[in-house]
Parts: sequence; structure tokens; C-alpha cells
Amino acid sequence: MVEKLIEAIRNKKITLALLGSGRVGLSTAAIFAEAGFHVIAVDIKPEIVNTVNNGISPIDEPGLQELISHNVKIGRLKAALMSDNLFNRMDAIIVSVQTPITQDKKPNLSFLINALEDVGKILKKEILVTISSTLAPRTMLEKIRPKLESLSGLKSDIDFYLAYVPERIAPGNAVKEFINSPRLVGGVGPKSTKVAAELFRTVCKTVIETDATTAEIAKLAENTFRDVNIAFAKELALICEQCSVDVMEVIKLANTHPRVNIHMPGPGVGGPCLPKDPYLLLNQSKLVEYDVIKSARVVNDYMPKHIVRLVLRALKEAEKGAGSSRIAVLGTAYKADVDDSRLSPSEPVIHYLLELGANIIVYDPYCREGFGAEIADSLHEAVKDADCLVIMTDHKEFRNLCLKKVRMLMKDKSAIVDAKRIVNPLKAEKLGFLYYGVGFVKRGYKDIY
Ligand code: SAJ
Repeated sequence: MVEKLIEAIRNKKITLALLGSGRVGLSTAAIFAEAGFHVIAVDIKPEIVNTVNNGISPIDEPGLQELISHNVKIGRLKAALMSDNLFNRMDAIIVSVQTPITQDKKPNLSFLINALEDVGKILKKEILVTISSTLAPRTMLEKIRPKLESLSGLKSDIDFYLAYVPERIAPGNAVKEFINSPRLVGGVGPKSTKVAAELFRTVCKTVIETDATTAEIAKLAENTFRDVNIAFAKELALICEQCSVDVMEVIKLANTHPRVNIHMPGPGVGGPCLPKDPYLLLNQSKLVEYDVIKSARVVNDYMPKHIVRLVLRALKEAEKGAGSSRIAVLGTAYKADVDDSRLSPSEPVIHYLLELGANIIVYDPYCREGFGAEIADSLHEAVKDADCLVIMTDHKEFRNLCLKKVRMLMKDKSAIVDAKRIVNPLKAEKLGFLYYGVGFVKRGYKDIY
């Protein structure tokens, strides 16, 4: 029987449902539709469903708009509400709902469980279910498999197929990375792995077969590796600040070693994945007394506070107080050239500065998020009459900043706090700015602490 499903997949004769039409789910739906499958993108939000059915992408992701408009037009892609009950005709279901963490850093599976309730009710023999949401180790075996089996009365890897296929796409490059990044496929049994691998081979250049738990841990390991490395770069930046040395120079020199690749320091780690995935990895871990993963989280979470300290230091040097200063914050997106501000380090920085009574104005060319501060429509509007400029995101527009013009618009004795290290410190100082960068503090340090 499994051969029949594989044959249908190869001939693109199956209908697919995507549960959860966010950045990942919608990109997945559009890519499978483009490959020739009939796809239904399901979501609980009517505004997403309506937008997609009008051929418009609700998400700003390069290439996605073209895929959606083309495939909606030719009838291969359709969006639907969960309540539309279109599931009954599905041959494969890809679940891509969010799996956040709770306040106490434990997995919050409520969205996933809701989605599984719907899947379980319509599950029939010979259907493939794959999960792309990020999961703590053993969630497939201990939570998802029993849930679907008990709801359907069917046996996984015998009656239906179940696999974990973690997404590995970076926002801002989702479509390209979906196709080009090797895709891990881990079934709860060998048949499940085989069927799911066949499905993903129709759209991904490389598919690597493994088991469900290995795939869960590999996915978490990737993001945790990055988080730990970023924390290392940040600690290095703090050490360099104390020694009045430029961390960028240190990283450049150290990276000339053939086995060293230090990441970039910055204002913290944001986005929907890196700040939570290390906690998912640690979910059931009991064995560690001194824990590098948790420590990295602490370092990364500390950085927004450090940026505020640099701002206060800069204002003090300019003989100004936070309460009487106008501060322009550039960037509320969590990283360069995306419109996503989830868990952005700009949020705590803006909140701390607002608490200190500062007058904050923010500008982001992609995001209309202000985190409680006034929002400017342009860079020049934001910097006009500001005492301090805080660069939080390295958007292209900010990397090409005309410092001279900015200097003219800002107040006398104005400062730059460069959390992304995109401004040349010498150039800034030559133009009369007081310059403070993460990992570069020229004028002593002691009174910051
Ligand atoms: N950051 C630094 N220094 C660096 C690199 C990043 O401070 O050297 C910061 C960024 O500014 C940002 C945060 O880290 O605030 C996260 O950005 P990112 O580009 O590292 O990652 P995401 O969250 O956009 O996407 C990651 C990716 N994982 C890896 O690169 C290992 C992506 O492939 C995953 O699909 C995604 O997480 C996910 O959904 O899990």
C-alpha cells in the first residue's frame, strides 16, 4: 500500500493541506503548489485566508508573492479556514503551527495540540502527516504519535505515516532556503520516513533520512549552536570594551585561523526561533550542573540592558540626562531586511529608555512596530533634533547611512550607539559624534558599572 502512495506523490496526484499558514507554512504551501500539487493552506485567521485567496501574500518574503498569485490564479493553491472542513479529501497534511515556550521556559504545545485534534478526527488509512513545527526532544514519540493514534484508532507506520520534517528556513530568504537547504526527514518508523522523504524530494534539492527524535534534536542543535556562538561573540565584545580594544578587529584576526569562525556581537538575539529553541533542547535535560546553553541565553538576554548602559554613558559624556534627551532608535525588526519584530532586542531597549523618561522616536523601513515609542516615517524625521542615535538593526538603509547628513540634523554633542557595528567609528568621530559601539568603547569604562 505504501508503494501506491509513493507513486501518487511522484506523479503529483495527491492533495496536500498545510496547517498553519504563517511564514513557514505559507512558503511551504506555495512551493508545493508551484511543484504541481493541489494545496490547501489552512489557518485560523480569516484575514490570512482572504488575502491569500485574493492572490496576495500576507507576508513580505522575496519570491512568495509571485508564487502565491500564480498558483491561486491557476487553482492549485487555495486558502481555507480550519472550520471549512476541507480536510476530508487530503492525502498528506503538513503541520506548521507555532510552538512557543511558556513563561517558565517550557514547551507550549497548545497550538499544536489544537491542530492535532483536527488532524486526528479526519485521519484515515494511507494518509501522511508531517510536522514542521520545532519540537522538544521526543515530542513526536511521546506526545504526537499517541495523540493521533488515540484520536483515530489507527496505528502509525502501519495504517498511516507520521514524520518530523523540521523547517530550516531563515526569514527573508525562506523560498530559496526551502529549496536549497538539505531537508531532514525523520519518521516514527521506516515506512513513514520513506513516504515523507518522497514528498519532500519533489521540492527540496537534498533530503536526508533519519528518525524522528534525531531530527528533533538536530533541528534544536542548529539554532542552539548559533545562540551559543553569538553569546560567545558578545562576551568577547564586553571584554574588549573593558580593554579599550575593538572587538571587530579581534574577531577579524581570530577568524584568520582556519578552524575559527566567531559570530557577530549585537544588541541581543531576537526572532521566533533562537531565543526559545535552546530551552526546548533543555526541556528534559537533568544532568547538567554548569550549563553552557543556559549561560548563553543569559548573556544574550543581558545585551539590551548593556545597550541602554552605553546610551547612558554616551549621554553622560555629552553632559545630557536621559529624561531630557531625544533618542532615535533605528530598527525594530529583529534582524536585517525583514519585517519581523518578534522578540526583537529593540523592545526591551525601548522599554528601558522609556522608563528612564527619554523621548524616543523609532524608524524601521520594514516594520511599523514602535514598542510604545513614537514612530517616524523616515530616517531623517527620526534623527532630526535627536541627542543620541541607537542603531539596533543592520537594515540596508542603515548600512548606507549618510553620516554627514545625520550629523547636520541631530543636536549638538550628539552620540551614536552602534549595536550592530555598521558605522565606522573614526568617520563618526571625525564628524563630531560621540561614538559608542558594542565591543568598542574608546574612553574608559569603569563608570558604566
Ligand atoms: N545574530 C547575531 N549575531 C550573528 C548572527 C545573528 O547577533 O552573528 C542575531 C540576529 O541579529 C537575530 C538573531 O541572532 O537577532 C537570530 O538571527 P539568525 O539570522 O541567526 O536566525 P533566524 O532566527 O532568522 O533563523 C534561524 C536559522 N537557523 C540557523 O541559522 C541555524 C534558520 O535557518 C532557522 O530555520 C530558523 O532559525 C528557525 O525557524 O528555526
